[in-house]
Amino acid sequence: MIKAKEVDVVVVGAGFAGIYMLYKLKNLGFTSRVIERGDGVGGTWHWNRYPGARCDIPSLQYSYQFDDELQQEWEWEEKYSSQKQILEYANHVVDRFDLRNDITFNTEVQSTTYNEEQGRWTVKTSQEEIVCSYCVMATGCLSQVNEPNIPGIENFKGELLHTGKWPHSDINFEGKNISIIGTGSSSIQSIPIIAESAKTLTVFQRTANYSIPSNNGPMDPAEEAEIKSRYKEFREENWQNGFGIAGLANELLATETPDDEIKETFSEHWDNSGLGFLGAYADLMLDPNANEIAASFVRDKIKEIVNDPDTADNLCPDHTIGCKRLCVDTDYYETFNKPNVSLINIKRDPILDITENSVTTEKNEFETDMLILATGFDAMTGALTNIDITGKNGNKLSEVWANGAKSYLGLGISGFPNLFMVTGPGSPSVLSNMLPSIEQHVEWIANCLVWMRNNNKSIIESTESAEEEWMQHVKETSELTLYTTCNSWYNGSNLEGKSKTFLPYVGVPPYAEKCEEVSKENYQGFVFDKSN
Ligand code: N01
Repeated sequence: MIKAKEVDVVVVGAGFAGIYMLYKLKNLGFTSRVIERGDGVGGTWHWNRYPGARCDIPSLQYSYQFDDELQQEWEWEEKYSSQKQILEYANHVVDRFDLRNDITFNTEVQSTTYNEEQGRWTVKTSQEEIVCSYCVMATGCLSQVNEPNIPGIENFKGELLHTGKWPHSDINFEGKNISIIGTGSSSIQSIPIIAESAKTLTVFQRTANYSIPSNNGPMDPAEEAEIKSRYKEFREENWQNGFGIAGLANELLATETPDDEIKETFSEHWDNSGLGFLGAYADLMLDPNANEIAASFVRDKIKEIVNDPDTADNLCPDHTIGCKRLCVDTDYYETFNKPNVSLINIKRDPILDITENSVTTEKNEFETDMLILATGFDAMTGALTNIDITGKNGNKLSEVWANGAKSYLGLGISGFPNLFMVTGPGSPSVLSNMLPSIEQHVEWIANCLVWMRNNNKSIIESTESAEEEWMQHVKETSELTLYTTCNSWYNGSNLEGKSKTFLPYVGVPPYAEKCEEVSKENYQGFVFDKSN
C-alpha cells in the first residue's frame, strides 16, 4: 500500500486566504500543501469572471498589507479594480513569494476525517490522501454557487451560465436573446455590459435591490501617492472603524439633521462614495427612521433615472437599505431605458418553467438563447458543508451545522480539533473589508500554531461553552442593528431549506480586540492536549 503523504498543515483553497496562509506557514517552518479545485489561484476572482466583475472596495484598501514593498510597488489602474487586475495581482503575489509549487491545482478536497487516537486529519482529494496535523479551511465565504432547481431547467438547450462559475473563454452576447435570473451584485454589474450587444435582455427579478453608482475611474495619482506616503497609518485608521473600510464611519445622526442638509449629504455620497453611501450617518443601520430616509433618497433616484414608471416602480426596493449587501454599479438603472432591456418582477409574474428555448412566466414566454443564473451562493457555510468533514465521535460538520452554523470566533469549531477556518461564520468576514480580515485571521492562526509548537501542545479545540457564548453574542449584536430585518444571504434566507442564522459578526474593532485578548490569555475558550 502506498503511504499517504504527510505534512504539518493542509490548506484548502488558494484564494487570498490560502495564499497568505501558505506564505506564513513556509516562513515559519511548517510543512504544508494547498489544495485548489480551480486551475489557478485567486478564489472568488478566479471563478467570477462575468462581464463587469469588479471589486466594490477601493483598490488601495482591497489588497494585502503584510509586505510593505509589495503594497508600495503594486500599481492599481482604477479606483475600483477589475476582476482581471485583481487576478493578475493574486498571481503576482504567488510568483513574487515563490508559492506556486506548494499548490496542487485542479484537485477537489472530497473529505477530511479526524483520527482521535493519532490527533491527525486525513484529507482525501480527487488525486491522493494526505495526513496532516492541522487543516486550514480557506474555502471562501462566497464560493459554493446556488443553482436553483427551476422546473424544466434541465431541458434548456441554449447556453446555460452561472455568474459564479463563468467560463474562461470569451462569451459572445451579440444578436442573442438573453435571460438573466437574479438581481444581486453580480447581475447588477453584468447587466449594463450584456445589454450593450444582446438582441434582447430580460431580467427576472425576485427582489429589487438598492445600488449606488461606483463612479469608478482611473486611479488618481495624487491620491495614490498620498495614501502610499502613510500606508501603515491609513490601514490602521480604517481598521478602527466598524467595517474596516475607510469612509464608513461617521458620528452624525440622520434623525438629528435638517432635511435639506441630509439631501445634500446623500447627494454628495451618491456622487462619490459607492458603498460609503451607508457611512453618511451613524444611525442608518441602527434606526429604522434614519434608514428610511436613505432608502427613500435612493428610490427617488431610481424614479428620476428610469423613464418607464412601471419599470421604475418594480426596481424600487421596499426593504431596509443595507440589510442585503448594498450593490455598487456602473449604469445599472440607466440600462433599463434601453429598448432591448426589460424587467420582469417574478413576484408579480412568476416563472413557471424553462423550456428548451424559453423562460415561461404566468403571463408570457421569453425566447432565450442564453440563460444566465446570477443566483448567488450558499454563503459562508456551503463551501464547508459540501466537503465531507468528520470530526470527533464520527460527527459530520454538515449535520452539526444543520440547524445553524456555530463556531468560536469564526476560527474554530467544537468537536473538530486542529481545524481552523479563515473568516468563518461568526467573524466579521463579509461585513468587513475581506483582505485585512483574512490577514488578521491568518496571522492569528499562524501565531497560535507557533505558540503550540513552543509550548509543546499538539491538539487545540474550542470548547462548546465558549462557542455557545460567542454565537449568542453574535446574535445579540446583530439584533442591535437592522441587518436582521430582511431576507439575505447573511442569514441563509436566500436558500430554501437553509437554517436562518445570522452568520457574520457586526463590528471589526471589538472583534479584533476579542481575538487578541483570547490569544494573550493563552487561548482562552480553547482546550489543548496538555493542560495550559
Ligand atoms: O448573489 P446575491 P450575487 N429564483 O445572493 C436571486 C459579493 N459580490 O452573486 O434577493 C429567482 O446577492 C436573489 O433573489 P432574493 C457581494 O457580497 C461582490 O449577486 O434572494 N431568483 C438575488 O436577487 C454580493 O452580495 C461584488 O430574493 C433567485 C440574486 O438571485 C455577493 O457576492 C460583485 C433565486 C442573487 O443575488 C453575492 O452576489 C459580485 C431563484 N430561485 C458579488 N435564487 C463586488 O465586489 C436566488 N435568486 C461588487
